[in-house]
Amino acid sequence: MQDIVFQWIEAERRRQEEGLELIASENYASPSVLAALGSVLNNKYAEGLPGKRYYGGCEFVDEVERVAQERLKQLFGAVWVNVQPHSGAQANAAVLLTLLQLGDKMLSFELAHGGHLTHGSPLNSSGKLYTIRHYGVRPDTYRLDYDQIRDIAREFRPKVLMTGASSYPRDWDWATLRRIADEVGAYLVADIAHPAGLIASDLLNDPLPHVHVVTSTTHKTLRGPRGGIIMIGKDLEVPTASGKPRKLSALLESGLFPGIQGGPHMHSIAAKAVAFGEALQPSFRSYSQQVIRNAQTLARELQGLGYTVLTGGTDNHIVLIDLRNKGITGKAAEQGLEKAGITVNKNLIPYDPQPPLVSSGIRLGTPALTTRGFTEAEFQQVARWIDQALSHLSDEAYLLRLKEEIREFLKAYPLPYASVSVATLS
Ligand code: DSN
Repeated sequence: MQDIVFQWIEAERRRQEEGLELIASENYASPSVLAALGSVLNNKYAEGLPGKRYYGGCEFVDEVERVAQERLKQLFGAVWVNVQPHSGAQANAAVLLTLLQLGDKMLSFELAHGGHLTHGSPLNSSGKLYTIRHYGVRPDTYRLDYDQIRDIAREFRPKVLMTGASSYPRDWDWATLRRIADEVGAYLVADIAHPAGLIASDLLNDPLPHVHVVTSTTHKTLRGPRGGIIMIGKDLEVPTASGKPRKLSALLESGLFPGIQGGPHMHSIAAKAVAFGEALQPSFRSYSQQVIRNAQTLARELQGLGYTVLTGGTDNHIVLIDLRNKGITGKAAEQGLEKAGITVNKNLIPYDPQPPLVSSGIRLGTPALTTRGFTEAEFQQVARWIDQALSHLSDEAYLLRLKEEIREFLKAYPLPYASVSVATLS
C-alpha cells in the first residue's frame, strides 16, 4: 500500500511542474541536490566541526563538510565559513547572539520596506532580545537613502548595522555602509539570502570585502537545499565581554553551536556541497545573468502594460509591483493569479496603507522559471498572462482557461525531475 504522504509529494511535484513559479525566494534544486538531501547522511549525528566532533563515526561526514566549506570559500572568496545553519533565520540568530549582548542596539532595514523578520521584528527573538531602530526607503524613489542611514546611525549608535532584504529590487552600496558602521563603531552584517547566487556570479556588488559578517540562505538564487550559511571576508580579533580579544570566526562558531543549534543536518550539508559545486560551474553564471535579464524584461513589460514597478525596474531577480492604480489588493492578486496557475506572493509596498495580510503589492521573482529555461521571450509572455489574469479576477472560467494554456505551454520546459520515487508500506 502506498503511503499517502508520497501521493501528496507527487501532487506537489505536479503543481510545481504545471504552474508558473514566480515566488522570488523559490527555485528548483537539481536532482543531485535532492539526492544528497534524501541520503543516509540524514541518519548521522555530528555535533562539532570536521576533525573535532562529539560523536564517533564521523570520518565520511567530515569529508563532506570539508568539501562544502572549501567550495563555499571559493565561491565567495571567504576566509572562513560555517555551513551548518539550518536556515537563514538560524544564521542570523547565531550572528546576533555572537555580536550583541541582551539589550544591545541594532539598526536594520524596516520590514515593511523590504527587510526581514529576523532583523529585529518585535515578533522575532531579534526584536525581543535587542534594542531595535530601523531605516527605510525614500517615499519618492522607494530606494535606500544612505544619508538617512548615516543620520540614524549617528544618533542611535548601534552595535550592529544589519543590511540586506527580502524584497528590495536594487543593489546595496556595501562600501558606504561600512564607512557608516566604522564611524559609529558598529559591526556591519549583510544578509544576502536573496541575491546570494547573483553575488556569487559577480553580477552584483560583493559585500565580502566590506562587511564584518555575511549570512545567507542556500535555496533561493543559489539554487541549493533549504539551509543557511555564515561567511567572513576577514578574520578580525574582536573584543569580548571578558575583555580578552578573540577571533571573530571562533566566536561565530560557538554562537551557532552550542549557541542556538544542536546537531548539524549532514544530509543538508552534503546537498549544500553539491549546490556549491554546481554554482562554481561557468553555466551557473550564465544562469544568473539570465535571471537578471528576465527580471528586467518582466519589469519593462509590466510597465508597458500600465503597472507601477517600484523603483522603476530592478538590478536583481525581484520585481515589486504596486497595484493601487489598478484598484486591486495584493491579496486579491495573489488569489486570482493562483487560480490561473501563476504563483506569487502578496507583498507590502513601502508606506503601504493596507495591513500585511492584504497589502497593496505583489513580489515577483525570476530564479525558478529561469531554471526551467525561460528567457526574455518567455517572460514577455509571462507579463501578458499576469495582466490577463489580473484583468479578469472575477471571471473564474477565464482564469481556468488561462491555467490550462499555461500548463500546455510549460510542457516544453520540463522540470529536471520527472516523478518522485514512491515508497510502499508493507
Ligand atoms: N520567506 C523568505 C522570502 O520569501 O523572502 C524570506 O525568509
